[in-house]
Amino acid sequence: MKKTAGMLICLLILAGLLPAAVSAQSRLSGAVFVSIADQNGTPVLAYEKVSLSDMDRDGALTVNDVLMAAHKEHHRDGKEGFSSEKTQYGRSITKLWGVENGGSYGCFVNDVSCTSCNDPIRPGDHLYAYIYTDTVGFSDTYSYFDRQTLTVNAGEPVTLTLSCVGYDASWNPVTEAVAGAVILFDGEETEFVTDENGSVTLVFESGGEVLVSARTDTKNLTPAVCRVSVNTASKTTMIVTFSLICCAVAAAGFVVMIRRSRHA
Ligand SMILES: [Ca+2]
Repeated sequence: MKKTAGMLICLLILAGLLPAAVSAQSRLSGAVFVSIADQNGTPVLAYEKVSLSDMDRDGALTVNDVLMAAHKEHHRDGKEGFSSEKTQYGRSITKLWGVENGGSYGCFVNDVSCTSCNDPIRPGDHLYAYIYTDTVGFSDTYSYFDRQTLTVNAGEPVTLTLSCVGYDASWNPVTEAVAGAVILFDGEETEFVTDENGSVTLVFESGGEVLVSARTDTKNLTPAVCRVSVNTASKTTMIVTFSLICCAVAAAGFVVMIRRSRHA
């Protein structure tokens, strides 16, 4: 039996089939980051890591696979919280985060609007899907920060820039800075406001995880998301101290090894 398996592997290698099989497997797996905003304009997923695999078994990695996986992993109804079907526009979302509203959903990959759920997706991409809050005037406007994740020290200033994607008279997407937007920390308004270039310099007073978002009265923005991990000075000191101790222990072990090898 072992001989037969060994011969089969040899034959596959000789035929060049094994590398191809491994390559196909790696193309059809990985991880992506997913954000979803609900019908109230609230981020329910913010840059969450989601497994990437060929969930719908069509032989390609697409937006559809990612949304299926995101719901399976994070929605209370699992994969039942999402559905899509073929329409005249390609495969379209028919249910997102448990909400069916007749097809009023938006979807962006790496801040570029999707054409359908069949759009390709690659490991490391950021997919942002949202339910329209305005199903009459469709005023929902996609917005995003220039960073989706940050690690900073408490008290240390950090700058984010907020942009949005609108459309010109010919329905071509147009990106512009969002001025005068109020910054939210975990959904609560702060005193930070974006300038005429969409930029804002933030300072976090205490350590922890903070979800940064933004809103403005002049546009109906989808909530941009940036997950910020704030280190306190004491935490930073502890990490540095721990690292130094590890280095010292490793150096001591190295000296002992050298002495033993000399006496051997
Ligand atoms: Ca697929």
